[in-house]
Amino acid sequence: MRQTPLRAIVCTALALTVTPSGAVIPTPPANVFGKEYTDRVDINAKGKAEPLRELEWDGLGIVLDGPRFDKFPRGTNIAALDVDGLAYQLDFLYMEVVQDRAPLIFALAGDKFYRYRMDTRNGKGSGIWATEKQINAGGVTRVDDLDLHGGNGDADRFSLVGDPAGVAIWAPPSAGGRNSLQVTTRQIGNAIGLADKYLPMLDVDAFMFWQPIGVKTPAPSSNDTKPIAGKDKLGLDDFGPEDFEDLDGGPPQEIDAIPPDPTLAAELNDRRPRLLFSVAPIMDGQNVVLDGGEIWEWDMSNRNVNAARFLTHGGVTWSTTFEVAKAICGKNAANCSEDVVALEAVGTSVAAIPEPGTWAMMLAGLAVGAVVIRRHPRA
Ligand SMILES: [Ca+2]
Ligand SMILES: [Ca+2]
Ligand SMILES: [Ca+2]
Repeated sequence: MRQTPLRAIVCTALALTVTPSGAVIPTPPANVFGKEYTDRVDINAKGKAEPLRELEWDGLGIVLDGPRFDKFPRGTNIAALDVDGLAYQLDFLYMEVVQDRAPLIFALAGDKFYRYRMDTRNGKGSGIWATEKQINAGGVTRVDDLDLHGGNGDADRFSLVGDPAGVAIWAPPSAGGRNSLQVTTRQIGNAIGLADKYLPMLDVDAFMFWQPIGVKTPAPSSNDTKPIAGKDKLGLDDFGPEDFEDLDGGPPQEIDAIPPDPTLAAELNDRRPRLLFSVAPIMDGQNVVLDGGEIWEWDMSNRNVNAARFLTHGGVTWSTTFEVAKAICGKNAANCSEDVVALEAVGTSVAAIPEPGTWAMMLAGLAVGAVVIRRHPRA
């Protein structure tokens, strides 16, 4: 732990050196509370494979075991499961990112880090938001989804790789019992107007959730829970509406580093549960049906076909035609995936170049820190 303050100083210094005076930047990861993420494949804090475990991270490389979403019926093949989506039931900054007023945090398939793209209000541009070393000093294989803000380990909505059993989003039990289904794969297919023949391939791979206090997500109909041929049944041969739990939405989360939002009260009084999500790519032979870079926003109280709309954020609409790799990776587009696999939002901070005197003090601080560490080696 002795290294932590030193690392914090180094990180701060690095952040400051790359930021022009007065520029608005996404809040650095170490300053955001309540961070959780899931690796592919799922691991625990010791770096060992542990299906359905998610990790808490401090933004300086240290990880702790977060919740484990393993409350499935006896006989479920837990070892085959992997979390690919994480959210809190009332995601902080949900409305801000949907309204293009807060930076979007995301990852592309294969990334070992999280990226950001600025909102239109604060200026365009994109970059790395959290590096592999900031996420997990023990190493990242490739990042799946993440959850930010609020308390530690508070993520309470998750998705599984492949959406087995035709369930897109699950919730852990509120008081004992088993995980309950919250959104089915058929509901997602309906919301994006996907032909039924592609349902076996439909897989939500990143999402944010918005369910204000006292609001329940609309229960699935019997049609919404009809089995999908070709989907792993997860040992749930006869799952149905009875496996749905009417969970009330949660309390607002803590505010991080941004001023209280005057529109928050109005947003909390809006009684419509919402979902921001992306899915895995779907191919039909050589034809791309969905490239996985789509981001939709869906008012879940609207059960019409095609009720979801593409997110417009940072001056672009995240539809199938938007070339994600080209826009985000530029000349390195060939090494980038189109597939968005993580979705979150952060506030912004205004960074300034420190006065020369401050630099001298920081450098002196670094030197002192180095001396202290050298004089007191670990036993
Ligand atoms: Ca995972
Ligand atoms: Ca999934
Ligand atoms: Ca995707």
